[in-house]
Order: sequence, then C-alpha cells, then structure tokens
Amino acid sequence: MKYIFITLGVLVIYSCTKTEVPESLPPVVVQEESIKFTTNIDTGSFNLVDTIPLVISVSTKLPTLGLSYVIVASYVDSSKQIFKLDTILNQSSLSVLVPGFTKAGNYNLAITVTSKNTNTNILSKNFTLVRPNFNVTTTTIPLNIAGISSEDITSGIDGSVSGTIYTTINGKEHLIISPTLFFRTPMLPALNFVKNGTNWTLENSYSTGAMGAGRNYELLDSAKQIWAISDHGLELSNGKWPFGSIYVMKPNGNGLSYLNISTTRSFYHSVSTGDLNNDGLKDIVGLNMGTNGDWYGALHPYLQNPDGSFREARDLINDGMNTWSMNKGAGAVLIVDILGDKRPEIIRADYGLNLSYQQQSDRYSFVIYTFDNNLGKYTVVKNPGPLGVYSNNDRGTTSIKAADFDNDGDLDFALATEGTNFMGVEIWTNNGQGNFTPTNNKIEFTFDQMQFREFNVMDINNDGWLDIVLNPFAFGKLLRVGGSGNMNDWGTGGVYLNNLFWINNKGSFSFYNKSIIVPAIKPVYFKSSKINGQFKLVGVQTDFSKGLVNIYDIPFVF
Ligand SMILES: [Ca+2]
Ligand SMILES: [Ca+2]
Ligand SMILES: [Ca+2]
Repeated sequence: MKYIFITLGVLVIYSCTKTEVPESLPPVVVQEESIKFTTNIDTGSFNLVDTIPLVISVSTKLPTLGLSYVIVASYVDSSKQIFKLDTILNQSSLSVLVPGFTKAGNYNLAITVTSKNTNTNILSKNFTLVRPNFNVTTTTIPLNIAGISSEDITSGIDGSVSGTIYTTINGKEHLIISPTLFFRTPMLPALNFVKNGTNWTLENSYSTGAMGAGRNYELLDSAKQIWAISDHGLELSNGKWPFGSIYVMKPNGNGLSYLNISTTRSFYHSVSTGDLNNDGLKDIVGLNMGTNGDWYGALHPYLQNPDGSFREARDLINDGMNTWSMNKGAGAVLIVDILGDKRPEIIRADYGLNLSYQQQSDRYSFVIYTFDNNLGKYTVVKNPGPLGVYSNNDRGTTSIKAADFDNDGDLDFALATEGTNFMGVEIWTNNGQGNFTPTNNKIEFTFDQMQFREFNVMDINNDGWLDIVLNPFAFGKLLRVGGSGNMNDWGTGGVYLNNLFWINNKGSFSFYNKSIIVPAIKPVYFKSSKINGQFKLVGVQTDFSKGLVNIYDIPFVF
C-alpha cells in the first residue's frame, strides 16, 4: 500500500508542476518508503570461518540518489575493528566478502543502509557472532580389506600412532596409516585415506607398505611428497623378532607406491634425510637398535642413486665397531645443517643401553657428526655429555627435531624421551656454534597423565613463535575427559585438546591455558598438520564389531 501511495505522491507533484496550482493548496510532502533489508546471516546460525560471504538485499524502492551501505566488523574480545566498508551505490543489493574472523571468540557485525535522498531514512542491524576454537566433521568408513579380518584391521589401526602420516599430496589431504598387531602376525597392509571435498574415503590398501611397526618418518622431498619411513618390525610375543626395513613412499596419482631400500633387516627406530655426499640428491640414515646382518653400528646411511634407488654406504659414518659409539645405545637420528658448512650434520641421540649396568659415564645425550674431509667420512665433533633429562640413566631419546625456538637465528633442538613410566620433551638451545644446552622448557609426564608418540613443530597460533603439538595415544587423564589414567579407561568420553598444545610464549613454553574439550569422542590417537595454513587435527577411532573407522576432522583456531 505504501508503495502505491508514494507513486501517487510523485504523480501528484508532477501533475502539479504541469498545471497552474492555486496558491491556496498546501504543499505536498513527499514521503519516501522506509529502508528495509535482509541479509543471508539474519538467522545467525552458520559456521563462522575466516571470511563471511555477506549478501544484503534491500526490498525498498531504490531512492533516486542511491543507498549508502556501511559494514563494520569488530573483534569484541580485544575491541578491535577488523573490517569497514562505507560506500554509496545505485543498487538494491550488495555482495561482499567480509574477512578477518580469524580468531576464536566474539564478533560484532553492524550493517547500516541509508537513503541518500533522506539521511534520516536509515536501518541498522547488529549481529553477534561467535567463532568456536574448533568444529568436528566425522567420516565413517567401512574397512573391507581382502584377506584381513575386521578385528585385525581395526586392532592394527589402534596400534598405528607412530607410523601414521597426515599430509597434503597434490592439494588433497591424506591420512596414511601403517596398521600393526605388534606382538603377532598377520602383517597388515598400509591404508591410504584421501579427503575428497568434505569426506574421507579409503583410496586403497598397500601390501607393499605392510610394516611390522612403522615407527618414524620424515619428508625426503617436500615438493614431491616423497617420504622416508622406518619400520622396526614386530615385537613378537613368541619367537625371534623379524626386525624391519627403511621404506621410501611416493605418491602415484591419488595412490601410493612403496620401495624397500634396506636389504639388512634391522630394528629401525628412527630415520632422517639429507644430502650427505654433496651430489644434490637427498640421502637417508636409518637408526637401528639391532640388526640381523653384519652391519653393526646404530647409523645405517643409504645414498640416493640418480634413478631414485638407494645404495648402502657402510663407510660413510665413523660409527659402530671400533669407534667411540661402540656399546652405546641410540634412539633417534636427525640430519640437519647445524654448523653452517657445506654439508649437513648427523645428530645421533642417546637411548641408553641397559639400565641394569649402565653408568652415567656411558651416557652422552646426543652427538653431532660432521663430514671430515681428511677422513672422508662423518665423525663426531660435539658431545655435550649427559645433561638435562639425560642425567637420569633411565631416559632415552625417541625423536629429535631442529627448529629456531628462541628466534635468535640458529637451530635449537626439541628432544622427546621415554623411560620407566615417563615421557617428556626438552628444548635445548644453540649458542650459535653448535653447542647445545638444556633449558627449563621441558614437559614431564607419567603414563597415567599423557602418552604420546612424538610431536610436531608448527606455529599453531600464528604469532611467529614455533609451538609443539603432541601426537597423543593411550589413556592419560590429561587426554581422556573423566579418565583415571588406567589402561583401557576411556573416561566419560571426550578429549582435552589444550594438553596437546605446548605453546611457545616468546621462548618460554607452557600448555594452552584454556580448557578445550571435544565432547563425546574416543579417538585412539590424534595427528596434526597445517593444511593451506590452517592448523588441523585428525582423530582416528575404530569399531571392530562393525569393521569401520571414524576419522574426525578438527580444524582449530586460537
Ligand atoms: Ca646425496
Ligand atoms: Ca635458536
Ligand atoms: Ca606460536
């Protein structure tokens, strides 16, 4: 009705100007229709992500001078304006991507539309928006693997935390699981899960990637997503341990191919990659805790051939028989250029050997091997001695990563260790010359608190300081909500994520201080990664009676 009235009003004015209007007639007041608009977020129920695709639709007749659109977005938690658009348009609708909702917390979005004919003809809408720290998407996948029972494949997945790789290949997320029954056969094929759109699917299983126990992995080629993986083999409850191999895994379309590069089966506990002989091709060192062959020494270097195959290089490292390292245990290896010379160094980290007779004088924390041009091989140049966590004979390294944790320009170390009812991480800083000392930045857990199979180094909260994310498994009460910490106590359901995030506060580490619970899930473990800059966790939960696996996809913002 109002529209008709205004139309008539305009007609009246028009006709009045065309005719002689008697002066006695009162002036006609032109009443513009009140501004009305709707938006695509009027219901307020949607998943808030970094950017809102906002659509404003004005139902009022477009004023002749157009409309002023003003959009202001604010982050309420720190009273900061994150976006402002102030524009005049001769159109009844506006589509705009509003960016800046990158943090978890409370936002306000104010939208004002004003007639340019009448600045009092105005309508404002305010939206209160909340971005949660995370959301969970669950994919349930049946596991039909030829020749393998659903009990074996689900139990095998339950034991696969240390060998599972979560990464992006050709723009698609992959979760590559190495299932293991650990104490018994059968050997189980590797499983390649691929995320297509929002859902995970099982792309294929690979008997060529069947491992007794995938224990550790590292990128050989980050661009091509070629990985080196160490397998220590089954720890059979009956009979001789078969030990395992070093594998190179490559993408093959959406699928995978596996190459066993080691001929001497060994208890390969750790692996690292780097160009050891300066020929432009990255090589591999596998660290073993025992071998079936006659290649003694903890460090087994394999040099890459131009065709992508590998060859043993037994004399490349001064390690093993008749050397410093004879009868000293080792748990982890890392190839990294610490000294800034032309070749990377090899770091060999202490595991201890036998607690019953071991002395502190047998311990070394870790040593740095560098290439000696006179000897023509890698030899030890730095040995800090058993400091920090290594002052306890019970503690041995399970993994080591190098990163600049104190942002002073040199690489520091994060060392994960295990012992009797103990798991920990310790940060050692570099003085710039490759001399490392332990710091007070350390985690120490008993098994009933937290167990983890290694960790990731990533800046998860995007503050420029590298943080540490644990890959948890088992039943620690710092992981399982309502749990006792006892074996097989899954708690009341739900997991704490905050106890996985060891946050680097300008060089000083502490666990994330806000309780973050993902309710009602019981994953056997989590892995994490940054996918296109977005920090994400994936959780894995099996159901053997139904022969399926649930993959929980959990993008997380701080
Ligand atoms: Ca090489
Ligand atoms: Ca540093
Ligand atoms: Ca950070």
